Amino acid sequence: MMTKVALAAATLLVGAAAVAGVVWSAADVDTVGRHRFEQELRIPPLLAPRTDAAGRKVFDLDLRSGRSELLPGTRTETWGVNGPHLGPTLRASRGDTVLMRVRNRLPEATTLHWHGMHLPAHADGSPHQPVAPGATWMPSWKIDQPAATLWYHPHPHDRTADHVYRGVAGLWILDDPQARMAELPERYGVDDIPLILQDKRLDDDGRLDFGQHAISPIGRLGDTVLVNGTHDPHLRVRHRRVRLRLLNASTARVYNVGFADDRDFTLVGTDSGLLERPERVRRIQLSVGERAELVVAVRPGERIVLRSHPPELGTDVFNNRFAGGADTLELLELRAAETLVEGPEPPARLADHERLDLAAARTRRFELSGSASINGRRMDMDRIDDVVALGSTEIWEVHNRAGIPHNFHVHDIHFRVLGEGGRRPPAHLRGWKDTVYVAPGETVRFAARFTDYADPRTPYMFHCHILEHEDRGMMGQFVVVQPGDEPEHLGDHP
Ligand SMILES: [Cu+2]
Repeated sequence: MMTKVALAAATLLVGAAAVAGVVWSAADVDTVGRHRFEQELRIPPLLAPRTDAAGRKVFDLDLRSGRSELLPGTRTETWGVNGPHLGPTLRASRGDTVLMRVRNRLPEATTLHWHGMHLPAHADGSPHQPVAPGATWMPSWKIDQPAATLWYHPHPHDRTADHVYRGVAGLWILDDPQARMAELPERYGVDDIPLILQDKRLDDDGRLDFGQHAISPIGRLGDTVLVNGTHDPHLRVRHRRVRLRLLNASTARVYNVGFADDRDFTLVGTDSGLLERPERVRRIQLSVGERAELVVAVRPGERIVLRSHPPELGTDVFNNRFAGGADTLELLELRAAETLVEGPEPPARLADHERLDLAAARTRRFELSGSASINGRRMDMDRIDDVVALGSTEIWEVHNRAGIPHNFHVHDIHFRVLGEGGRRPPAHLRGWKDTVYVAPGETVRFAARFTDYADPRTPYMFHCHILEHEDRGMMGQFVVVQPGDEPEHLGDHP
């Protein structure tokens, strides 16, 4: 016979199981069938730079707060650049010298980091270049890298997730007229469409929810996806072939982008530029900070839905569910006109890639453990973790020891992921990258050359780009120095 105590215990257990069941079943998000794609997709405006007396292209960027209609009929307190939410698209060419005038009208200090840009460390917008409220920061550098889709976002110490989540982010498109061999759709906003993916959690009044999910191993996951800040968007397509420039500008979510009808499309570019050859794929998975350029063909009059299918995170069942691994999210409906302007298929060869000579490359190892450290150490603004000699080529080996998702981003350089066991890397890792997903238990090896900009005083960052992890300390610092030089003491940063 059951005693009262046993009965109470059994009731508690049943209760706990019920709660666990509810938490479990409420953890995934599926928005299929819940969209009518009523809003026209917003296209971030292109910001035309001025040219100053020195011939530099000057971009004026005002960081400010405001209110935005993220959900129809509501007003959300947001932050943005030259507007209340997100920022304009910047565009420059290889060979241009740019001058950025970043004015901070926000209520707290922040930075603006040019993600994917090869540039001097003092211009990088890392935590070492804070811009106080009311101050203006003016870095300048010469653009010298292949055509690519880069982006910009704040990178303040401990506060990056918050500032990006409020809306400070934008695209930066680089062109390379000298190396132009690929005929691809390139009319911005017409057949060359930027798609900035961000998930939010908004209450009924449209307020941003800053709460962390108690169980999520990667932090905040939203149930509302905005594309270029647009909820429930559609895009009118008048061209047979459309180029989509995808950016994952979320704080934590991994997207696995494809079409609802599973049609294939042509992957033409990844983080740091065009692939050598186009790849036919049905999915492109993007962890936080990654970009992809694809070309999709549409038929006259059809409507097709761009969707994030459940991503392959490589975690156990529990972590998979609470890291968004079971989520299906509608992104955008493409509505093709009855008559379409024809355009050529992407050419068989898109770009020439420089080969890296790995004969003398040294290997550095980075171990990601837990959710707040690399090689057992948390980010310390005063500590240089690695010293790299200018002109060297290195292999970096990143191992995820934790059971949860991580990725890895390196400032300044772009890298080539190395295939394992003599095999070529998968299609999405065959081009130049600056951010790469590292599944639990997995080791990713990549090679990079460290050219230009030796500076023993100012470090570049490497970090997990899941922003909650970065803010907790999953980040380290390296300096590039003249061969034989030592880094200088960093204790005097602002
Ligand atoms: Cu991480």
